[in-house]
Amino acid sequence: MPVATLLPFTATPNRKSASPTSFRLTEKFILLLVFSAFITLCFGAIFFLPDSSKLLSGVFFHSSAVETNTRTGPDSSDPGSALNEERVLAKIRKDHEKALLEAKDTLQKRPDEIKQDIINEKEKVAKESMGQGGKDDNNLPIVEYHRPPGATGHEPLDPETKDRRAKIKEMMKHAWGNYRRYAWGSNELRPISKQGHSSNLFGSIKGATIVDALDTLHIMEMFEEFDAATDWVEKNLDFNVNAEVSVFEVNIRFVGGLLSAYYLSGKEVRIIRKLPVVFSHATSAPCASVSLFGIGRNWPWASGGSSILAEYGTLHLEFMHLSKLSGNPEFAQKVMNIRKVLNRLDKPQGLYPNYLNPNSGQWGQHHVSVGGLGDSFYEYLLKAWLMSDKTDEEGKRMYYDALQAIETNLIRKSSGGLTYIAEWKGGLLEHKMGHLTCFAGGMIALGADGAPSEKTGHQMEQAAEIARTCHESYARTALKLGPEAFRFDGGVEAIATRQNEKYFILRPEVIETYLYMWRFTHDPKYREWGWEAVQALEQHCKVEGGYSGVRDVYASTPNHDDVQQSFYLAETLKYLYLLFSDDDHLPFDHWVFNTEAHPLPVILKDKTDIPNEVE
Ligand code: DMJ
Repeated sequence: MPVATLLPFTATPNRKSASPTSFRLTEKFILLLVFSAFITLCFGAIFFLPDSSKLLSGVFFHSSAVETNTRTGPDSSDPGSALNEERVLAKIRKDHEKALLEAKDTLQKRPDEIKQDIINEKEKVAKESMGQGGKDDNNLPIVEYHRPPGATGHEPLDPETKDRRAKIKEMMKHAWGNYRRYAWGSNELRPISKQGHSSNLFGSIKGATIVDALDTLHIMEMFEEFDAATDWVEKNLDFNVNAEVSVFEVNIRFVGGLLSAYYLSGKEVRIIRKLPVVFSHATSAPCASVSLFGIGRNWPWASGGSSILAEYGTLHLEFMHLSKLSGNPEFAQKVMNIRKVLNRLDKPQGLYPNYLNPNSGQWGQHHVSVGGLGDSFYEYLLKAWLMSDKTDEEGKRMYYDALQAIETNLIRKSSGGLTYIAEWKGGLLEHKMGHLTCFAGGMIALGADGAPSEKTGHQMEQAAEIARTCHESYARTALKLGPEAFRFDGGVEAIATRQNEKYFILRPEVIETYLYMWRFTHDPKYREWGWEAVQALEQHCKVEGGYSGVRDVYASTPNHDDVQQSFYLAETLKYLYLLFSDDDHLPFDHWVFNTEAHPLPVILKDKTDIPNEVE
């Protein structure tokens, strides 16, 4: 397998209290990059397979143009391109067939044979990464660590806000302390049965809560805990597992979490100095990885094995930073290519269906949602533009066009005056809004400023109305916590009517929207609403062994689901803490939060660098 090579450099220690323990992420970064390559292969295959040749023209074959030509689209005027494209297509076909055969071969092997193959592959990668003579290749520039502005905060002056912020930190201590006590190294904690919990999202990768919580620990200045967590990462985090994982989840939680921890702390993270060449065969690969992760595939339940919009559309922020840190532009190019293909497809009413058939390159079922399956695709269009210091015009245009189509086709007002975002199924509206969809209030507020000036005010109003609706979905329950989905039909408004939509699993989206609304309006009601949620969490979700989701928010006493989700520490508590912090802690003009609330710095356009705190 081609090689991803990362060599270490020691960043300037920025925090005096940091332990000297090395946070050696060299291997983690190698594996991250290889994993990222796999992600790209998996989703990239959609766009590079021969079946998709119509889509390909001007996308892959001009991939070098992607880097330089993102605003205008690729140049298709090259007279020799048709012939070249034919040749490349033929090669892709051949390589693709070869890769499929290899994949079949792998499937026939016994687990211990596969394991041995992985070990051999790793050794090969390690050797190749040292270069011909076994020496480091110092040709690439070292990316120096600069701490971006606002990485650390300070206590708010207002005593009530200060106390509330301290309370959130106490909640984090309870959640983290119990995870550490009862589930250390597992993905998540079962707070009632006081043991580890693992969902199949992560395959046999371990430590989701640790990686997801790293940046929250740092932000809350829980440095002893942060050091313990980074120490665990250094010694135990292992992506060398031959099991299926959710590419989306691993990208947003693990890749995002590690990147964020690095940018916040600069803690001796080894960084990339040699060109990873993992993509040299990307053009030929099907949805498969040749070493670490076995064969990629889509979820069988997803519209005939389709790829999912929010999954292949939620790689951009992390991959731009992988390119930045590794010096390898291919990560960025590949995600740009995914987006370009989407940009070219015909869209029903301008909407993006949640399913895309990877073989035909055509949409699957016409189901559109700003909640599950679609959500973070829209979020990443906007945030890619913001994170690029507003140079990524394509992301910007696609975001505002998509938002317009959403407004026209999906956003509705109930007879009681509540604005909601419905789901669209083949042209018919389902008047239901998911808890997940509530993040859209924050997203629309974040994008309002960049919209054409006549739309800014309208978008802010829309964001405020969505925040109000989501608050109502909490207020209309017995436990004052929001259901998984709520409806606007059959005589109800903002209420869950189906038993399987009444649960609350410590999700962050409503609080996320309160934070954005607070930052942009300073209307005190958002802090009050956040505080209401804190009280409900304390009353109904807090148990001796941590925090638990509940099965029915309309029942007068909570029936706990016995899971403390990792995103409770990564997102819910972080957004709450920032809601009660001053705006200069992780300011939105210098930091962009990935969809798991991991802050990543804006990449400044004229410096090709991250902004520096001391500037
Ligand atoms: C998180 O893992 C991420 O926010 C993701 O985008 C979808 N939602 C969950 C938490 O609800």
